[in-house]
Amino acid sequence: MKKFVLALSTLAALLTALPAAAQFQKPEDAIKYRKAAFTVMGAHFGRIGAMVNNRVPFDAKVAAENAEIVAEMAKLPFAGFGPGTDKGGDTRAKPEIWAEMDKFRAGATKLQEESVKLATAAKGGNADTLKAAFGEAAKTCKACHDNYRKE
Ligand code: ASC
Repeated sequence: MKKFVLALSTLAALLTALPAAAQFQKPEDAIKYRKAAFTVMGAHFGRIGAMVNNRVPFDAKVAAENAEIVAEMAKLPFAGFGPGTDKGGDTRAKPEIWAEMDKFRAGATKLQEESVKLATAAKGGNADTLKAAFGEAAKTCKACHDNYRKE
């Protein structure tokens, strides 16, 4: 009985120590999750894009709300790129992501930093400052798409 209790507590400790990467049951779930996060982020980024490209009138409040969402969403998708999630679902992610994970992570960090700058710029309420910050953030999207996303 003592041994059994010991085994149980060891098992419990091991389970608690599992890395965050094990948060999805199967690769398909991770792939769905990261795509959903990118979709939501892209929708809100696009609303700011419509403003800075003069397709809709500039509205500082709306820009700030959308930029906040982008900055929050930018934190999420990269948890869905764990080991073994290169296949097993409907994905355009290139295998290079897993071969160059440090570089990929650096790109993710850059996106997150530029998204925070975008939110700060949006709060400032100046259309030109927002446009500049949007351009820098969009570069981080594009760099990763060029390197790591299939057409
Ligand atoms: C967007 C959007 C992207 C980026 C990218 C920048 O508005 O949805 O993925 O900008 O096109 O080049």
